Order: sequence, then structure tokens, then C-alpha cells
Amino acid sequence: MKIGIVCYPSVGGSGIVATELGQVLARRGDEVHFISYDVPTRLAAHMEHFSFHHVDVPHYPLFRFPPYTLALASQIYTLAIQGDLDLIHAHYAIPHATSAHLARDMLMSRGKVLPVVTTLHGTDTDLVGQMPQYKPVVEYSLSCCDVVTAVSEYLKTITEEQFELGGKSIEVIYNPIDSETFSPRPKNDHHPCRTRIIVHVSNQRPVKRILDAVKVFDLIHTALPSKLLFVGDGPDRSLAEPCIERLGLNEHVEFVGKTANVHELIAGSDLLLSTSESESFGLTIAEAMSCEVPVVATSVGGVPEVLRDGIDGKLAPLGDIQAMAEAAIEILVSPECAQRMGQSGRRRVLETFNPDRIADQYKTVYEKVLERYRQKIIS
Ligand code: GMT
Repeated sequence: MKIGIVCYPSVGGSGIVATELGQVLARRGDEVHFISYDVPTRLAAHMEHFSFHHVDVPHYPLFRFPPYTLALASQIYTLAIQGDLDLIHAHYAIPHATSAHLARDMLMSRGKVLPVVTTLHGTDTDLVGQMPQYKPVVEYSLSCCDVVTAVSEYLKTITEEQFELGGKSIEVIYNPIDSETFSPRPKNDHHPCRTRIIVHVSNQRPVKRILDAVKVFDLIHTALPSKLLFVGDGPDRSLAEPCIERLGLNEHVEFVGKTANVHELIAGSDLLLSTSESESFGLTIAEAMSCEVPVVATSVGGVPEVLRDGIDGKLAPLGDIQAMAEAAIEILVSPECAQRMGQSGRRRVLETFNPDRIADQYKTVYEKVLERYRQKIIS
């Protein structure tokens, strides 16, 4: 099958998921065309059956905002006209579903069909997609897709409640986790006085509530020798830094920034802390589980579908600093509890978020859509 995948290459989890899916499909022999403005960050050096198509957005003095949506639609159209695409799979609705729909309409005028599948990742419908400047076009583009999928039951439910999709129901397909890259690292030091490493991985936007992470860490640090690693970068770092200074935590908090070895940093930690206000899935939570690292997370959005409270880690109410700190300390003081939670987390990832299994689910969706078009052509 010739599959076009459209996504953001580097910003956030949707691009990581699209890349992982594309690589699994290509490894299994499908022809995957990755279409974006940059090479995806987690792409393996070279892969057979996998090609990258750069979307070039020329600058023109009249345009204050270069129209990426149009350049992307033209790129999809051109590939389809060349016969390179059987279908297009857009990850993150804005603007990818709209560009895909536009390309499909252009192709239709040339007598060609291009089925469109869109995967919703969260903020595309429950945050940015709610903005009045985008909502009508997101709703229209989704209602025109052949299939819409969501990365959790939670996201399906809220999107169906908030958008009029013309009777279309959304299918849930969870995210794949690369359990070879995100694998456990042996922990030999169980000394009660050793420094525990707590890791927070995010793009540090307001939705991630990194100030809460600092406050939770402050309580943990009072009880146990510990260190907080912030992996990733984003606008709220400048808010967190004065708070860290005020709490006298400068020596115990490190901003690692964006890095390619996220897996090593997670696997080398004792606990992952997720303080998000909303999370449709929580990719970093599942990645920590895959590394046998226990997690303390806010019980928001799709997180309880990923992390089982008391089994793979602990869930706490959003903003409840005390509850998160207590949960973390309880895990950190007991190597047995940490190990038990870590191991069941990895088992869950291997069973539920296995990339081959997830790729099979997407393949079934693609095949159904293509079959529907074949039937239409015959009748
Ligand atoms: O939340 C982000 O930082 C980025 C965003 C994205 O689209 O890249 O993440 C969303 O998609 C991820 C992959 O499906 C999910 O794991 C995240 O939970 C989701 N983020 C939110 O819902 C806030």
C-alpha cells in the first residue's frame, strides 16, 4: 500500500507517533511517504520503503503569514497525481486534515480519488480546535474525512460531544510505544540515602503545569535526597526558574533541554512526574512505563486509560501538590513497590501499545476505506 503520512516533524507527541507508525509500516513492506516541513526527529537514519517529502513554503513580501496549508495541499496533490499515494493519513487535524481534504477535492476534479484518514491527538480538537478562529474549519475538515481516529476513548468522547461530524463516529487507536528504545536499565543502587532522580518530560507549555512539578519536587526534596530533571524546552521555563530560585532548589533542578537521548534519561530515573492539566494520551507516561519507571501523574483526560492507578504508578487530582508528593515519596522509599509498578507498567506497554499491533489496527482502517472506494467504483 502507498501511504502518505502528514504530521508535525518535531513539536510534540503527534509527530513521534506518526513517525513510529510510518517506520513500522515501511519495515513491513508498505511504501510510506512522509510529508512535512522538516525531517521527523525520531526518524532512523535510512529506511527502505520510506521517503521524506519536504513541504517548501516560499516567502513572498506580501504574505505576513506564509500559507503552509496551501503548500502542503499542493505537495499532497502532486504526489497523488504522480501515482505515489493510495491514501493520506493526517496526524493532528490543524491544518493537516484541511490540506488533505483540499488536495482530495483538487484530485477529484481530475477524476482521481484520495481517501483521507485523520488521527486526532488532543489539542487539535480540545484546545486549539476550540478557538473560534479554527473551530468551523476543523469541524468541516473532519466531517469530510473518510475515517477519524482518536488516541483515547476520552478524546473520542469529548470530540464527538463538541463537534458536529455529520454522524461520523470516531475510532479509538492507542499510540504505539517503541519498547526496544524505551527499555529498562538495571538499577543497582538501592541505598536509602542515595539521590533519587525525578524526571519531567514535556514541551513546557502552560498545559503541562511545570510550576506544579517544581512545587511537588520541593516537597519530595524535603523528605528525600533528590534531583529533578526537566527534559524538553518551552515557554514556561522562564516562569519556573524564579520559583526554583526562591525555593532554594537551584542545585537540585536541572534543565536538560531538547535532547535525542530522552529514553536514556527516563530509563535512568527513579520516577516520572506528569503534572499536566490535560493529556489526551500521555506519551511520556507510557514511555516511562516501557522503561519500568514508575509514574505519578495527574488523573486527566486519557491518562487513566494508559496508567492504572496503584498498579503502574499513582494518579492524583490535578493541582493537588500534596497528593502528588505523597504518592511519589511512597514509591521512592520502597524499592519493592517501585519495581513492582515498573514491571507491570512495562507488561502493559508490551501488551497494549505494541507498535505492530497498533500498525495492524491502522492497516485494517486503511483497507476498509480502500475497499469502500473500490465498491463505489464498481457500482
Ligand atoms: O501535548 C503536546 O505537547 C503535544 C501534542 C501533540 O499533538 O504533539 O500531544 C498530544 O498528542 C500526544 C500523542 O498522541 C499525546 O500523547 C498527548 O497527550 C497530547 N497532548 C495533549 O493532549 C495535551
